[in-house]
Amino acid sequence: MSESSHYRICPLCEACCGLEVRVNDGRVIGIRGAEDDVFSHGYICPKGYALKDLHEDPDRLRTPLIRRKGVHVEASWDEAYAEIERRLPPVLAAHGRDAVAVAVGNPSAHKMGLLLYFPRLAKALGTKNVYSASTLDQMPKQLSSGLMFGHWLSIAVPDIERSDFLLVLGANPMASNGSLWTVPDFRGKARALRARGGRLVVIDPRRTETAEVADAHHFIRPGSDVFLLAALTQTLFDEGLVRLGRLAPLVEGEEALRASLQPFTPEAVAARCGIEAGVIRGLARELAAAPRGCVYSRIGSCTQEFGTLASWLVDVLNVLTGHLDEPGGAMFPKAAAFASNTAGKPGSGRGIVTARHHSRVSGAPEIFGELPMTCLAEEIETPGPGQVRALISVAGNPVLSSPGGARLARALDGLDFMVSLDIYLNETTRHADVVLPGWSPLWESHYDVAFPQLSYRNHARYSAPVFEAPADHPPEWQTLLRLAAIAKGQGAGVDVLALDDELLADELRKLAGERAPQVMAALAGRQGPERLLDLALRGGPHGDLFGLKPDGLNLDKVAAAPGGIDLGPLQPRLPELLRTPGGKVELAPPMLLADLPRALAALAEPAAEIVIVGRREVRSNNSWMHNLPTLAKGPERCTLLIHPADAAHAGLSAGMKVRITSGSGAAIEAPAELSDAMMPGVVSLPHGWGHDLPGARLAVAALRPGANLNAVLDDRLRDPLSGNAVLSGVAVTLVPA
Ligand SMILES: Nc1nc2c(c(=O)[nH]1)N[C@H]1C(S)=C(S)[C@@H](COP(=O)(O)OP(=O)(O)OC[C@H]3O[C@@H](n4cnc5c(=O)[nH]c(N)nc54)[C@H](O)[C@@H]3O)O[C@H]1N2
Ligand SMILES: Nc1nc2c(c(=O)[nH]1)N[C@H]1C(S)=C(S)[C@@H](COP(=O)(O)OP(=O)(O)OC[C@H]3O[C@@H](n4cnc5c(=O)[nH]c(N)nc54)[C@H](O)[C@@H]3O)O[C@H]1N2
Ligand code: SF4
Ligand SMILES: [Mo]
Repeated sequence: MSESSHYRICPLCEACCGLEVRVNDGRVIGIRGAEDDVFSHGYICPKGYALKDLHEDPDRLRTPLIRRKGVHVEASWDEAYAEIERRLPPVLAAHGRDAVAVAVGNPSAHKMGLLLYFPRLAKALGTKNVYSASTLDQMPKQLSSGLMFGHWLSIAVPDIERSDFLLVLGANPMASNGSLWTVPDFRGKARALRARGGRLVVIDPRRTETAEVADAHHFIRPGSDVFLLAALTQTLFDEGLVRLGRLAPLVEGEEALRASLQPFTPEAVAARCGIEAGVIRGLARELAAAPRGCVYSRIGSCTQEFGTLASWLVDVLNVLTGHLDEPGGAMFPKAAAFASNTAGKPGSGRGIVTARHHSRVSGAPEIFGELPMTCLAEEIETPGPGQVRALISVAGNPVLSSPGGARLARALDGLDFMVSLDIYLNETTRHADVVLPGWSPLWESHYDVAFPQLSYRNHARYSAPVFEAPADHPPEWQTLLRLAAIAKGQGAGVDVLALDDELLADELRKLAGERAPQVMAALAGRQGPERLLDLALRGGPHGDLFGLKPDGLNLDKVAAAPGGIDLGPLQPRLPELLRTPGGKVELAPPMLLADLPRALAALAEPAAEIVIVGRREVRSNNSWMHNLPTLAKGPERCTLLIHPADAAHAGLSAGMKVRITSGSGAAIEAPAELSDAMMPGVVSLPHGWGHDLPGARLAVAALRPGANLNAVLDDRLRDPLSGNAVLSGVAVTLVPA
């Protein structure tokens, strides 16, 4: 057989790099960055190469598994669905819709089939118990963006290619390759920024890989971003540095904001942040003076007790310094497909609604249709009406990725029934009665549904499958539809293609009214996610509008363009993007102002002696890429970084096993790695490790299991506004193990 070369957009992280996969005789013989990709221009990281390992991993599930007498045994698809049909509908019948929970994890954001069809499953179930990785991650940013701009997904990203000043908090794009900011080759773009005289400043309790390539780095006490950001804002007001520019007539709430932030002076917050007042004032002045620049924050500032306030203040700073929606500042991408903020009437809307219901046990408010992931265990454990008795997990591993994982693992064992759709038998799916296998990424076509809405540049890119999937292994969207059919009482034997037609026809009737049959006909010849993609592209802001705009985009055109289609640099989108009821940028949403007194009270609390934070490393990805040999080799990665002075104080030396205990009483052990890159009083351990639990099938990962950071984090600690878990700045004690 001859050699062939295939374009494949990498589905592993938010950078969405275009790759070139070389194949010979049905095997991958090489993977490199696709030079002609209009967006990533040949960039690749070590995980991109590892797609080969993932495709070939003998532990990657090829058939369904059914748990019989505690052991997972291979089963046919018919047997698996028979088991689901025998056990799931009775739970719904006896205990109601809310008795079945769904939990969906991170990879679903990177898969067309999962992202577009998971909502169909959730809707069919009709349950309030919807959980996702969003409440371990970005929900604070979605809430603050929703309150300010009117839509949950109207998130501004740095226009780095035209920026001269970038202030980065709680993000390490050199390792993570960016998040809520799709920016392949951050290193190259940061280098270019500095080469044209721009400045990169990093605020992080660790001198990270990103800090290493920056002009300045300041340590910050974990959890205190809200105070730093409030003081930066207060300084702008105090020193008369506010400059709204073009946005002046579009901004609401400046006076209320000024009044509420008065107590947060640089002097008042300096000790809590560990940053001198003079440095804070200097940063505020630098941001205000920068002709083109912005503030960007991510996981470290989001996953804390005041994550929503911190996320909000980042955008507030960008507005007040005239950097929001301006070239070189923080701008709103305009995705070619699936962008909810290009639908509907431009300039105003209904805004967002929260708290339509509450979690049963903790009373946590619903946010964007979800309840906090850290509420799932208690909802399973606590008897009474509405108790969760069955779970469908999709592409998630909360036993490792959510605080209180050990408790969740025990709770999962108490369920009447659990189904997982996943590619591995791992720490979470080992609890499932039935595991349905997902697809290898190389079997799938790909278009990023979510990330063009967060990209440094507008673009549309599609990649076709590299290999044909085995005929007897259904794609994940069909698996989700079949589960939806079972939930609706239609049975597992349903014709999924007919069901897909029906659901789409329903949607089109609402969307296109009289034109619906015409649109449906125009989409003929495609199925499933690809059909939805064609619909979204054609009806989107760059679309051909089904013939009304012949020059516009459709899937055929995007698929035919090698390396995708570049749609140019980001353009100003205000006021068109706004969907707030008043048609304004809301600087002072009442829900957020009402949370400031809680922050002020916390400012007075004494700081813990040692706190723990997380970190990411290029050759790892959350909890699930530790089974791939090319990534797993090399030095031990799950180490506790600790400042030498703290190590000496705790009687620890390099390489020594440390016992890490938290207030919740849980303990884990990891080797100490002494490093003056850590802020004194702060230690760092990556999350997603702990592959030593019985019943999982991860041969490579089990060789060096590492410790589960989330075992010592407390599942009761949440940002009350967004329900997001607190993953940063949790107090721990350290002793030699
Ligand atoms: N302490 C601490 N905890 C954290 C974080 C932190 O910074 N610190 N980060 C949080 C963040 S940001 C996130 S997003 C979450 C992530 O946590 P999760 O959402 O749980 O995601 P992963 O850990 O990536 O696990 C992904 C699961 O999906 C499966 N999978 C992979 N590819 C596919 C596929 O194509 N199809 C299917 N069906 N399954 C697939 C994997 O086998 C695995 O079971 O972790 C959070 N947890
Ligand atoms: N290689 C790799 N890439 C990934 C992932 C991965 O696991 N591995 N995960 C993906 C996912 S799901 C996500 S959400 C993104 C996340 O992408 P990023 O947000 O860039 O994530 P991190 O690299 O964890 O960087 C968070 C930084 O916050 C710092 N930090 C901790 N606490 C605080 C604090 O209180 N204040 C401040 N200012 N900083 C703090 C940490 O020291 C760390 O350097 O990465 C994605 N990309
Ligand atoms: S940075 Fe690496 S993992 Fe992320 S998309 Fe690019 S190649 Fe894939
Ligand atoms: Mo994430």
